[in-house]
Amino acid sequence: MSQSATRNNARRDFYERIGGLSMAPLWESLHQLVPPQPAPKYQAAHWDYDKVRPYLMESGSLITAKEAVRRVLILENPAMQGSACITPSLYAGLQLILPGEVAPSHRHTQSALRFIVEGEGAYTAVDGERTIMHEGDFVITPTWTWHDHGNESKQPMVWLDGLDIPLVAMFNAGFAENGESDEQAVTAPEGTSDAKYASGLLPVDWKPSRQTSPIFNYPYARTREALAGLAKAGAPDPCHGYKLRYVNPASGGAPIATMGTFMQLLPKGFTTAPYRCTDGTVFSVVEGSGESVIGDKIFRWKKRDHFVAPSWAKVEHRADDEAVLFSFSDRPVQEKLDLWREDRGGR
Ligand code: 1HN
Repeated sequence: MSQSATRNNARRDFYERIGGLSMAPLWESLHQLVPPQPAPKYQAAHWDYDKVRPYLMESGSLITAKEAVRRVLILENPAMQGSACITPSLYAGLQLILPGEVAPSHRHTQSALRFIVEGEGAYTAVDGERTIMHEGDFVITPTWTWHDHGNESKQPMVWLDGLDIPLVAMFNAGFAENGESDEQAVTAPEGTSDAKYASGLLPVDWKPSRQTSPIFNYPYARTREALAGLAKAGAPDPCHGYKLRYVNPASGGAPIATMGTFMQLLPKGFTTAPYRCTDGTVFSVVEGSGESVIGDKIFRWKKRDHFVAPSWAKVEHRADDEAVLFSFSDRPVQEKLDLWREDRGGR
């Protein structure tokens, strides 16, 4: 036997013996454990709404919202089958609620965001207050808040759910409970939290008791107006076009502690400069059409499509006509942990 074969056999034998004691040699996995740069085990992916929608509607005839509790088709990363993850830290799904249905009240330590994709007039209730939702609205149900949804309109409603399920699972910090009735009691008139917290003012003696935003609906009408104003005011950022982040007005931080949310406008014909960052990001197309180069993939997208860009993949967006993209990621968590990085390619 050659010297190296003898040595390899001795090592393998050693690994087997220490394996019996639940130990393993670091030197066999060190480079994988601490890669020189992010090496994601998930991939870029795209969900074409024209292909997705018929299945969503079909799910509406298979099960009621009440029986399902939440009637959702999970957007699962194709490289993470069976995980219910769109990235290793985030969950995403498309939820359908039909006229007359109620998705019953519950609460959990996982935080959720809703981004309204189609329809208007359904409500979400959060801790006793309802808000009627419209396309493009961004609504939060923060950790451990009671929430139920109801559709008193005449049309189906579809929204994107984003949750921090994988993060909470990693910490084994998940708790959940069901409400006593399907619809929680309304304790504040609609518009209360908007009036109190969403006008650049706060009630004089109010002190925040948690990191999450006291505003729970960020309506698209205002977001769109802000983007339009921004586009009139100056030149676009080479990497982002015109991009804003949603904010908790009481802290300056993200509305949800675990998920950052963003809205960006790409002018007609605009191409963003190649950009990468460590937060894998889920996109929802709000207006317009275009394409995105993500690593070695190219996706053509239009209104209501969804796509995901992995950590550290180079991203370039091109807008055919004026386009608006909503996105969310775990960026606030990475920033809290001093981990977040970006590469603007020198721009
Ligand atoms: C949930 O509570 C909602 O409240 C949506 O609408 C999706 C996915 C997993 C666990 C809880 C909702 C969810 C969820």
